[in-house]
Amino acid sequence: MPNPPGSQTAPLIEKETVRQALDDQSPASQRRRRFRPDVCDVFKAGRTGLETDERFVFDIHREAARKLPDLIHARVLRVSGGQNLGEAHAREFSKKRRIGIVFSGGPAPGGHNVIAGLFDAAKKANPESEVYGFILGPDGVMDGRAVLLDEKTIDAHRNMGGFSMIQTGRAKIDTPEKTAMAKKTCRDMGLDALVVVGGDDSNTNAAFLAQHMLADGVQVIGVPKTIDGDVQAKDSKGEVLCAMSFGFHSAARAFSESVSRLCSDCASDAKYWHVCKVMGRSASHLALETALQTHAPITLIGEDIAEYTDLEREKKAREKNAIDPSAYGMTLRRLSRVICDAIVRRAGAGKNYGVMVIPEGVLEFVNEIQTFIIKLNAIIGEYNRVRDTAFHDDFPLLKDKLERLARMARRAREKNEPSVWNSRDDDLFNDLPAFFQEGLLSQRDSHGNFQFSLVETEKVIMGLVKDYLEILKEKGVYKIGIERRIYEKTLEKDGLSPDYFGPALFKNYNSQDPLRVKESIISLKTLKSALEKEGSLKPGEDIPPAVKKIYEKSVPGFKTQPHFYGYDGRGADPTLFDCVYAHNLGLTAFSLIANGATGHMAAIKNLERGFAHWEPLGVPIAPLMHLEERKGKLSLVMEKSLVDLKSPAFQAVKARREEWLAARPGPDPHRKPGPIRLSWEDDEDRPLTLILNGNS
Ligand code: FBP
Repeated sequence: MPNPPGSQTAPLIEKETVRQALDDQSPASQRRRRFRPDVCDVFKAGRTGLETDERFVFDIHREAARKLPDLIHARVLRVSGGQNLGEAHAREFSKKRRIGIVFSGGPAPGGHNVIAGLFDAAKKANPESEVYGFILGPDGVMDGRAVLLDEKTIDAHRNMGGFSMIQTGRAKIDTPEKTAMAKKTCRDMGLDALVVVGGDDSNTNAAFLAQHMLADGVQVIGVPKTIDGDVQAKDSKGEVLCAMSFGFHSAARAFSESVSRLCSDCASDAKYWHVCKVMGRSASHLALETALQTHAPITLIGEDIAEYTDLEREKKAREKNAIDPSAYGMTLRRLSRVICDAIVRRAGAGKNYGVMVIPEGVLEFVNEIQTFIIKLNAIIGEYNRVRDTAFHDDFPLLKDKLERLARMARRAREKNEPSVWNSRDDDLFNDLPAFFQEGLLSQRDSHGNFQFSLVETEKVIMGLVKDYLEILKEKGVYKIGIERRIYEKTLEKDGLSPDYFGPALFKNYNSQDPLRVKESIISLKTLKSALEKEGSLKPGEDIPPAVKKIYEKSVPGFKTQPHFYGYDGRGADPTLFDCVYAHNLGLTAFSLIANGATGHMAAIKNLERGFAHWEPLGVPIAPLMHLEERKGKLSLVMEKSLVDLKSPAFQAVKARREEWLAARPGPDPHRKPGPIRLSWEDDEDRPLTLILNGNS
């Protein structure tokens, strides 16, 4: 509204305090943008060179050697000082370059710093060099959609989360036609190099592009990105070259902050189990780091579950001098039993609440589900491979898909032929709830990967957990432990003697633990007969209200709150570790380009030992490849790293599992990591997983 004529008051909206309050850039964001990450010493001097590092060796896969003949023998390259490398090197290093950069796959905090690092290094080497950002991922490369990046755009995104500067996509440049399109773009734009910032599949893609564009003189460099933490690199002797992708720490910290808040909340109102599914696709690295950051009462680790052994079955078989194969490996039923056991034990200590962290890919480690995923990948992959139409377009509804599977099983039975889908598969699959069938049959991503984030993993597991808890409740096993003080006060208030009723009511009346109502007492009727049997109640006498109250307190309700931590953490602003790491990866990518490398992934060695020990490297991608199932077929891909059960980080979580479950009276040992900050003072300088693994 305009000011009345003659008014001295500025319109509200123009007042400085109001303007500041409404500014899109919060003070925290402004500080982030101004922040300049530390750089490794080798980048401080100016020019860099590369030295072949002969310490590292690889076992080469025959298929990789066949498909990537010009890259397969590449060695690890260490970034070194380049000031004394002579005139020719100086000219080559500082020549004007055109470099393209593309994000591939899901966002990961720190991506903007990779671009900033690349941009800073390119401009420092030659202010006339140009850096182009391809829009919306690999599609941008194929379609030739790119923007020239300038200082202002870069500065607006320094240390900020997301990939919004140039966006990302999941397209894959995986056919001769698509490769030809990418090559044409690079040629038309006159690119000297392309930097692919992505996960295992995207780095695989980068290596193939490097091979295909070798003759055109376009270098291709990969950068290890993914919140999942499964892009790592080791040589064949197990020497770690890249301990972690960027983005992992920030996502884990974001998830952990939320999980830790739930730990506070549930310990306060003592009524819910918070079921937190955390992203990470197959690998459980994020769940492991969340456990370390929060000490949540229960954290499942998929890789650990796969190794599950039913000790009782194993023992029984051993007594008969036999082996029982069914004792090994996890089934859905067993998984629910393991969780219920933990819930029941906490309840026995009076804690019918808690926080449970479930990795989104946990079901891949459960025997029967793993089999379904592999079989369905093969069926869908084969269908799409031989037809012009796609499986999901031809069978849009669940009932259509089920009918298709049933037909396959029927045909195999009638013709008595082996089939990837048989009647047993069909019967087992039809026992699963419809929402889960739908999840297992959902569209695979462009790389043929099963999309765990689309499956309601926690719903499947918690459905079984709830059912089994009901059974345990019926059996009188699932009960809430009662604090002795509360029991005594409640009875004394009504003038009753606690010692008179205690032995009849509780199975552990003489212990110092929380009091546990006897298993045989599962209703008011059974309570009455137990009291009568012990002589605490005369036949026909009513149960005293105080005793009834105590019994009712011991009867658990199982109330859950589901949470999914994924996209929110992926979009978090990077931790200081990720800011510095990603920026140095950008600088490393430029060093690799300026020194003529191709088919390498920029990496920093010694991440697990802290910044002072960091060593920027180029890791050859081709020797890291092996054959893996994709779209139902074996494909050559860079190997994904799962949680190593021998690693100190996992061993630490395992050793503390009992303590963190806290199935005993007293406060939970819950840890609060706090919000992501841009200061080393109140933040760890690297993921706890790395701190622990660096201490091996
Ligand atoms: P990237 O491997 O591409 O980095 O993506 C990882 C991830 O965040 C997984 O944790 C998750 O399962 C998946 O992406 C979700 O995919 P989408 O973004 O397609 O929903």
